[in-house]
Amino acid sequence: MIKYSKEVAAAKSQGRPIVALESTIISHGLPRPTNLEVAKEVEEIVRSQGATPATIAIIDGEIFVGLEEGQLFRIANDENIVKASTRDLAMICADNKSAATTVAATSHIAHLAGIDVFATGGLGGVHRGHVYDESADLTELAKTKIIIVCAGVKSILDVAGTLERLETLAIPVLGYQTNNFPGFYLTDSGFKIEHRVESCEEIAKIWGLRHGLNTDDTAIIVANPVTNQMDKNFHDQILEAGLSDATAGKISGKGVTPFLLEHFHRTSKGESLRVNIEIIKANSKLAAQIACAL
Ligand code: PSU
Ligand code: MN
Repeated sequence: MIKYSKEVAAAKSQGRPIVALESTIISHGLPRPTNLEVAKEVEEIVRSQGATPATIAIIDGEIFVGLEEGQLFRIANDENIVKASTRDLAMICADNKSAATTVAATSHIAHLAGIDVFATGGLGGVHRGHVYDESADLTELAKTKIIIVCAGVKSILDVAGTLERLETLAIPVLGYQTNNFPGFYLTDSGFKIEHRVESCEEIAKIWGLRHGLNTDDTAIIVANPVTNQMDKNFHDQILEAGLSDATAGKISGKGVTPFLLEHFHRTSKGESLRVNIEIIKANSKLAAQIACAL
């Protein structure tokens, strides 16, 4: 059911390290034309570390692991690309539609394709003030064996609530060279991480030990803090305005996250975009290094 790009097919047959990359960040997370530029740069970063990038998406009803240039262009520019979570996959394929995949859907497909490492920006999680708005990223990561590198969860979320859910779902969180849980646009969310790792080799060792202990049903989150964060006060002001606009505009369901990210990019005059790009690049680099260590 899965189609591979030439590059990913070659890497698979030779057993070389592969890094999965999501596509919702391209279609719904970053503005045009920066989205396509970043998508290409991120793939190049993965290659520069000795791994093969596999951007995942659905094109005309077919699941692709690794996109050719024209397909990447479509994900970045076609207005009809929808945002697909795991539950949407079968219907999108049945209708021969095209879709970008979220962290949840990308993890699911990457695991099916035998890929162990995945890089994204920030995970989805529990939304502020909405008891039942919790990203399907969490429930998918609770049942999918993959190492996901991220800059924590998006700061638009209820970070404390999300960390509690991660604990309940038995999804381990490793701080990469940090004891502080990163806050996506911010280096530190204000919450601590119990388990700190210093190297990719340490992550690879943990990955192996989990199997013997039969605690390997879930994903492992590797939290990699951004180096040059947004100004905290500026960030908090923008967030407050964005949350009240979302409430006033009755934004719901899968629209909430893209709405808030777009609000940030528009009102921060490029500052949140700069940070978001730095996050994705740094996470892709680290993910490639982990894939090589495995
Ligand atoms: N990280 C980013 N930008 C994004 C996302 C993550 O830096 O746009 C996307 C991912 O695809 C993630 C989704 O799965 O946001 C979460 O959406 P929701 O809250 O609707 O589950
Ligand atoms: Mn939601």
